[in-house]
Amino acid sequence: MSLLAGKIGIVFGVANKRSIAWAIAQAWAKAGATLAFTYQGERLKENVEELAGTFGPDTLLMPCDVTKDADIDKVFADVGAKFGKLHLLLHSVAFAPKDALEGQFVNTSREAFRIAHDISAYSLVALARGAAPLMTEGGSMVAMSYYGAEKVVPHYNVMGVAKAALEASTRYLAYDLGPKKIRVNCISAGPVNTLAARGISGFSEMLKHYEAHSPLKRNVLPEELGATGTFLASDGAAAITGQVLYVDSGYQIMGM
Ligand code: NAD
Ligand code: 0WE
Repeated sequence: MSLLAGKIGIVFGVANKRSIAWAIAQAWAKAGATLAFTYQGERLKENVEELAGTFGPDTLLMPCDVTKDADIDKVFADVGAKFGKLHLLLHSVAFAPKDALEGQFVNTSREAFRIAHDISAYSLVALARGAAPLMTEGGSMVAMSYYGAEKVVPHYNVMGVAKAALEASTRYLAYDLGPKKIRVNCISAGPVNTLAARGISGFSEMLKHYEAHSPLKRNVLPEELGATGTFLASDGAAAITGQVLYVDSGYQIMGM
């Protein structure tokens, strides 16, 4: 069943094969979508080249630092030149300075707060503005969030505040872009062992905590995020917009 046959998509946030963006990109491609990829900088170029190359040698691959408006403009100009249109966008990008995720939230510096919000939340607004003019047949934008947006998760700190901004931005974008049949949703994923998670002290305890306390008594698999990403991108989700969909083994429903 080719749920996404004829759809053109762009993926932001692949760093390596463990990236959530890669799991969702693979699922989108398997469902029939044609994909373009971006990478953050030269450091990641080779990795992403090798992964994106599995979809064929002429896969569109572009550098994009989401803090740079010129990069974003160039990406959508290139997509426009190659495909003339776009249906899907995946935002799977987040960053806060390491020290902001270690101490107390009360000590967050102005600069760490700015960086976390610029990269992790404002970037969705900038990417949506770049993509929307190409989504002439309607579209689906999907961003990745985490439970720390709505409840305190110790040490998630300024990232939790940035995810709250990302989720609220999703709702305002859904309102603005709805008349163009462009939907905007978040997937709030349970913890997944990726590069972004690796550096976090206590991350393996967090995986154990979800196993012990989630209704399904297990962690989320990357391919399950891929399946949800495919659903949100598909016409089955045609009336779903502005939502945060939890893909977390049910953890979010628990009060204790
Ligand atoms: P990852 O490290 O594989 O992906 C993060 C990506 O952000 C990388 O590809 C990195 O290059 C990109 N990035 C950072 N700064 C950037 C910039 N200035 N410009 C462009 N790209 C930039 O880790 P991941 O866990 O796959 O994270 C992807 C998304 O999923 C993030 O939004 C993260 O918050 C979210 N998320 C992760 C988990 C988890 O437990 N891993 C859970 C819920 C949500
Ligand atoms: O969104 C994330 C992590 C995003 C992230 C990770 C890093 C590590 C390296 C953002 N910025 C940085 N900066 C770095 O220098 N997750 C949902 C994974 C995560 O991170 C946590 C978590 C969970 C879960 C941090 C503290 C507590 C829980």
